[in-house]
Amino acid sequence: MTPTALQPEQVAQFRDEGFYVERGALSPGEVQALLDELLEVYQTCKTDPRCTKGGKWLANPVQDIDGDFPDNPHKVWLLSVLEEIRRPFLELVCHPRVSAIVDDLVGPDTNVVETVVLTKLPGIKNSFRGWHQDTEYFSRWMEERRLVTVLYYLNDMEAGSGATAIIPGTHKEPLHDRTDIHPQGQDANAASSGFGQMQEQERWEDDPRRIILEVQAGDVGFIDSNIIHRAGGNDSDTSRHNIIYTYANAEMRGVDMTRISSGFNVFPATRDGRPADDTEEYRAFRDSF
Ligand SMILES: O=C(O)CCC(=O)C(=O)O
Repeated sequence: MTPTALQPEQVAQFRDEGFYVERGALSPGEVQALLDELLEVYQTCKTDPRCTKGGKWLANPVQDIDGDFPDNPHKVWLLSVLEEIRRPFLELVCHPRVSAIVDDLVGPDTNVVETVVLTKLPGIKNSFRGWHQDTEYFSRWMEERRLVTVLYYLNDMEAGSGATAIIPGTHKEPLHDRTDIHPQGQDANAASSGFGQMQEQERWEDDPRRIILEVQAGDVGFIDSNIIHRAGGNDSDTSRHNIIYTYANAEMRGVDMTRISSGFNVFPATRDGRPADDTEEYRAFRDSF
């Protein structure tokens, strides 16, 4: 199929290297609206029923970090199932420019399969999402590899302030072994090391192909979900936030969510080359606000 949002050579480069960054895909106004919404959720998430699903809190707090964080008093580093929490997060699933690119990369026709926001609190020096492949969460789909992880950056990020690191080309590799234990133990991170952590952290950190995706607020990164990557540590004095949505070709069914504790919703993101914001599923979420 002929891509409509990207040039064929941009799609070819994504297939070859496993990533693409669209600079300024979100306008400053869109970024600010999402940030305002997120920070409001962080104030209220302890008691807001939308932040609980099936009796489980949808927020994961950092366990072992000193200090007070007035803009994130519960020290949340991961919040999931965003489309049920606030309407702008639902609308983001069908962002016109981003969803068109997603359709070019893994469509035609896509579903969103995971929606989270990741907050890199100031003072977390090591990456608390070590080197990993997202396809692990969806391992039954490995062979098809039609998954894209979309990183919507709400803040500028550099090497010391939360930027994502990737190893171009590694999306073509098989799924690597992982461990449940963060090599640096509890002191190094949040409660986060339990999923997606590969065994050979240093090997990837030292890999000469490694690059850091330095970004500005509003940039959106698209990575093949099988690429080896990690989140950055944040040694700056302010939080850095990015929203992460994973999209899959709509033919892929039966998400293997056995490794994921909260029940993600799988629903249409694009259909017939357009954002799928007129489906029954979408309307049901929208009408719940
Ligand atoms: O936040 C980032 O920079 C990367 C996030 C990540 O690695 C993930 O959630 O899979």
